[in-house]
Amino acid sequence: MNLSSIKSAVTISLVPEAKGGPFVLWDGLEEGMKTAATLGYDAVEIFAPGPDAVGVEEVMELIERYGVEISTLGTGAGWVLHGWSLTAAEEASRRHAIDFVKTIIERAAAFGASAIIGSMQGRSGNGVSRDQALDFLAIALEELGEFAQQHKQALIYEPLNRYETDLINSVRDGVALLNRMENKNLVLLADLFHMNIEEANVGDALREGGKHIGHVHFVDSNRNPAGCGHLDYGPVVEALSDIEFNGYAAAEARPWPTPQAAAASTIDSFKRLFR
Ligand code: LER
Ligand code: MN
Repeated sequence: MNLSSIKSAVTISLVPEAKGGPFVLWDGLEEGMKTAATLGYDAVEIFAPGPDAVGVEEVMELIERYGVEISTLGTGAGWVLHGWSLTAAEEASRRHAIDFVKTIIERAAAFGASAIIGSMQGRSGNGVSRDQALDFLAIALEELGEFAQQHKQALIYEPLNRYETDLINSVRDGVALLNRMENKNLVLLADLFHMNIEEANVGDALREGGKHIGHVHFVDSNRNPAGCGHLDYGPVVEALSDIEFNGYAAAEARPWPTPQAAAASTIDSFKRLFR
């Protein structure tokens, strides 16, 4: 098994309004990158309120100072702070959502990082049927996939569990969505928390995702740090090895019991499983 090309990352939230969400570090960018470096993480995944919170010069300087990369930028603040979604009933909301995601894609690309579409995908409702929402989603992802391609980065799309969206809940449905898209620049995010709820077999689902799996949210069954729940990581590791996954396993977990302890226990699990 060759797992040595899998890289580690830990989430930093710069959005106080997302308190209670599954992000590990909360004390600002510099503190977060310092903690990540001290613990031996390769990178950080940043949940930012917008592109201005991750200024190019400032972040480049921190990358240099701490020797930690930026793996990914989340886009969910468009939903959390503004209520925009790629599948909203109002055209203006959908447009705002697309434009917001573009600003994040562009900023991420400056760091050699990709953007993630998770909660910005929205769900049906408000007069929008599921079929209509799936069409809105596909239209938005075509435009955003193309935009990311112009910036030489893949765009990461994340299936979510049924309590967060009724659009795409499983890896299989994610692959089907990607296959019906003209733009081939999208990859899937395998979030082990969502997969533990939705998949019949997490290892088989990862294998079915195969080359489409571009990023992993490395977390346990209860959304606590990896190793603090009841997820069986043996089949996960085996499947990631089989598909020759070489992206990031990013700790998107609750800061349990504390942010520092969550970051430390995740990297311990990462090393135990992948090194
Ligand atoms: C939401 O549940 C999630 O997993 C995030 O990665 C999406 O923003
Ligand atoms: Mn996730």
